Amino acid sequence: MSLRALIFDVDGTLAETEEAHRAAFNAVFAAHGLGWHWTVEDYRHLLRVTGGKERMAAHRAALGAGPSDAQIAALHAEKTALFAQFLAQGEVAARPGVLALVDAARARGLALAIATTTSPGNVEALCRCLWNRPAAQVFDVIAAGDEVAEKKPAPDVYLLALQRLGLPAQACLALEDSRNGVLAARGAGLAVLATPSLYSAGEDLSQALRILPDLAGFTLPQAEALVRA
Ligand code: XBP
Ligand code: MG
Repeated sequence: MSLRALIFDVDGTLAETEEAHRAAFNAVFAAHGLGWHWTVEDYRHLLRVTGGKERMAAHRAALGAGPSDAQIAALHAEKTALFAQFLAQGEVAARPGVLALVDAARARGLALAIATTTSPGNVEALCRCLWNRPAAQVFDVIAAGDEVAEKKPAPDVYLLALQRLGLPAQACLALEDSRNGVLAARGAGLAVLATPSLYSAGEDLSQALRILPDLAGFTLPQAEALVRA
């Protein structure tokens, strides 16, 4: 089947956003005197749990004490606002090859979608940062973590993106950076190209059809060949 759409993960795939997420978490923890601080090594481990609220709950479970679910939701809302502020200050750039691939896909009439664990608001903030345009002008479909029952590695968010695209998995290529993301896309029946990021380097991405250091020089004919493989 020929290629009709590209479905992008956000964090780690479009841009190296996780250090901005980590800084936002830590700033909110400090502002509330929580006594939590996530180092790079802590965060590498914690990223196995997708979703910021779920990650905080996992940390609380590991400590055996901490904020209530309602407090976690409130802290996470503050973290989201702070993350958007960081992006508005232009602290994040697109990963190599992302802007060119999106332009090429658009010029060829392919659909463009997002399948992310993070919130629609964070996708909006990132699109304004990378493209200086609203997300809806860059992507035809946005499927986000809180819209589905199970976050990655469950396939739910990819299945939602496919449903909104109105396309079968065989006509789409997923672009991911992490093991959880690759497993989610594979679970939805998608071909996946993985570009490991700062935090996912070293993860087992062997379920991806192809692994590249980044998207620099990656072309639509190569994408087409992957979905036909
Ligand atoms: C990324 C995530 C996200 C971000 C933070 O996963 O797990 O949780 O770290 O986002 P993926 P929120 O790239 O596989 O989608 O705090 O907004 O949840
Ligand atoms: Mg990711």
